[in-house]
Amino acid sequence: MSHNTFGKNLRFTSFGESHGSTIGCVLDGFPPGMAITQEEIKQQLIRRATGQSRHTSQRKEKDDVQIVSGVFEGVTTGHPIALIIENTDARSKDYTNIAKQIRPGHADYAYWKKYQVRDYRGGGRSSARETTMRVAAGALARKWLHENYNISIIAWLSQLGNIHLNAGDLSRIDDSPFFTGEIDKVPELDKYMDALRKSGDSVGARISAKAVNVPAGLGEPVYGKLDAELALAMMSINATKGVEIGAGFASVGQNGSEHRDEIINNKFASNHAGGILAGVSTGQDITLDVAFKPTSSLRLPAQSIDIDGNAIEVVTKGRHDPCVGIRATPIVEAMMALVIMDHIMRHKAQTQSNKS
Ligand code: EPS
Repeated sequence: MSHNTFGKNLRFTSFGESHGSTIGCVLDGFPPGMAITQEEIKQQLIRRATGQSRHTSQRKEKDDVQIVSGVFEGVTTGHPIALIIENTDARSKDYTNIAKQIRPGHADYAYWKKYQVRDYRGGGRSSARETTMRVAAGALARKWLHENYNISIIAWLSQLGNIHLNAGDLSRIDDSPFFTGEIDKVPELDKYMDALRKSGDSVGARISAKAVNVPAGLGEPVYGKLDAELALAMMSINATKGVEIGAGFASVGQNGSEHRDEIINNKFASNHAGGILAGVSTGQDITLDVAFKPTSSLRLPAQSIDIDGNAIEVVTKGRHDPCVGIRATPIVEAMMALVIMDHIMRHKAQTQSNKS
């Protein structure tokens, strides 16, 4: 069974491969009446795109999104919104040498075991190219959340390899390729990434995110808890290896007296819960962290096998991100927006409530 759709009342489906002619998505259930332009969607796509700095893949895709349906005279109609982007800079010959080879740590092995059919060009469906569509659809969700609930969603780089970063000034995350609010640290990050790229190796990253002004009451216990669906959404992003909600794994070392968020004068005094109790939003900021593994396509030789099981040494050439986690920041924001919007629509449908 294949599964390329998520969301219940706001349903997102994506299609396409890294080196296919086109990638696209359908966003069904989106409310009518919101103004949206291709340029607004593109503004978000540029934040995620390759080739924007020397620290990411140099594949140069224009990511010119086309709204194919669901928008008439600049306004959403309530019908399925279809978005497409043509792939214009795929270089499939980069992959000729590894057409039958398994890259350690890559989807190659698992996809081959499962499907026994291999689209080796740019990783096929397993490529991060698919995430363009999440960001495109997320642009609509973010706008709707902001216009209707004043909700804003922001993610930032909080760890690159062993370099830890504070949130800093989050209004500045788009001022560098690193999505960091700690602008003073950018030269150190530049230096680190330059050395990494030269070495041919890759590194992981932690992205932190928060959603502000989310109303209380979102989430569907017990199998559609808000935190469960956020975790699922985050784990569906390429290269994700971990998700924490609020204090996350640090809760293990906390005492209950420390972890519980006291309510003083009708206000929470802390937010270890990450804005979600028992799977339902509390009205506090929703906070989460996502761990991204190091990219597995490396030019450093590694021992592996080919698809016939023969021992080989594999070397990957081409235009790969030395840290795929950096470009994941807008993807985390988009997935958060899509999940929260879906839950607002579900909450309203069940409780017949107006707004919250
Ligand atoms: C990717 C490899 C590179 C990246 C690509 C993801 O593509 P290619 O090998 O075709 O040059 O550029 O990411 C994108 C194209 C994108 O838009 O994110 C991979 O192996 O996943």
